[in-house]
Amino acid sequence: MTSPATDAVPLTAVGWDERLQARFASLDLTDPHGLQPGRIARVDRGAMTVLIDRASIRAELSPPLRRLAAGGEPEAIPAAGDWVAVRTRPDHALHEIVAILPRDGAFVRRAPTAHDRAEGSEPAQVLAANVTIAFLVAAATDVRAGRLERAGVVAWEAGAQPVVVLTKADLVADPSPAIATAEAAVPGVPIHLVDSVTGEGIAALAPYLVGTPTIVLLGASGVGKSTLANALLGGDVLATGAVREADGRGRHTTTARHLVPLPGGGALIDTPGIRAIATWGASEGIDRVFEEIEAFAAECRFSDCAHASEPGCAVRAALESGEIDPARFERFQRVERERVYEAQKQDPALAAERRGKWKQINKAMRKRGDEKHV
Ligand SMILES: Nc1nc2c(ncn2[C@@H]2O[C@H](COP(=O)(O)OP(=O)(O)OP(=O)(O)O)[C@@H](O)[C@H]2O)c(=O)[nH]1
Ligand SMILES: [Mg+2]
Ligand SMILES: [Zn+2]
Repeated sequence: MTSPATDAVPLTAVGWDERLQARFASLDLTDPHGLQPGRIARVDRGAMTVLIDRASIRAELSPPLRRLAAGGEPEAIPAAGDWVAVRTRPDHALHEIVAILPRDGAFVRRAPTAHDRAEGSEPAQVLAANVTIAFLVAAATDVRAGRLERAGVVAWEAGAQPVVVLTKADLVADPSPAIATAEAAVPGVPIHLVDSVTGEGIAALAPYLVGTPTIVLLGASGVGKSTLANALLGGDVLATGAVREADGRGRHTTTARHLVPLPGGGALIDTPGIRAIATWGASEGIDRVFEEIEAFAAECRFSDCAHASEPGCAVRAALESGEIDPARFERFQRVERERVYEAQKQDPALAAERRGKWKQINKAMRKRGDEKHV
């Protein structure tokens, strides 16, 4: 739905700067035809849409990157928001992405199915990369604490500042219960109430648009992410739609993650509603979102207290006195179990092997460049 004109912006308008230029240079990729920096706007099955300076092009992964991505290496799996080195190939239908720059952070999801776990193979999915602000979008008519908690955890882990945006303000007589639920779910996170259709409340989001932020919109299908995106973009850039709940599953209007330049600088990444966000390896994020539980846990007699039946458990005491909400504690435990499971799986040998592979690729890239010089 994006017009070419929207995408034809200077790369600096979507956040390219000297820091990234230095990162690009340190890849030490040589090529007589020249490589240029770009930012992935969209990932489709075989090809990516990449914003380069003042243009938008289509590109595919180089064969070594493709092999790594197929092997499930998150660093090689391209995502909206990734900074890349592109080799332009006028003689090909698609240009070529030869490197993905190291990320500041990413929303990574590994397939959490029992089968994948048993197999030990977990095809990772990188949802978005290099995000600075995450709008946790929920409809004021139906705020789910569990969703906000998980979204908050992954936002912190991805290095993004979470901000709650409650849409459909026009459909609730009294927004205070919605706000109270959000406040309790992600303590300390700013909360905004908007009606994206009339634009009411949108102006209050202006401070987040200063500079060149990369903002991702997270939230269930139908909460109004794309409608909010259009309000921020100042036009009908993204498709929106009524959700059909007839089959109980709804229908996603947005089907792919998609980065679009913001008119005043920066970029917005719209996403399809993600059903259950898994929180992989998220420990700092858990501490921040469940701060009151962590505060009580610090008072437990044993530092490794599991808050089950240990003596001197401050969390149990707080649950009994009503200072901790039992439903929230249950969700905390679930997220915490996922984290522990992931942490145990972090195999140092695997990590070393992965680093080795990357060295090989970089070497292969340099050699390739040198050969062409001869
Ligand atoms: N009344 C009202 N309706 C809204 C508001 N925001 C969105 N809607 C409506 O909600 C429906 C879904 O909006 P979308 O923006 O497509 O929702 P989405 O989150 O992008 O959904 P997916 O792409 O499926 O993930 C549309 O009919 C919108 O017009 C709002 O603030 N107020
Ligand atoms: Mg959408
Ligand atoms: Zn305890």
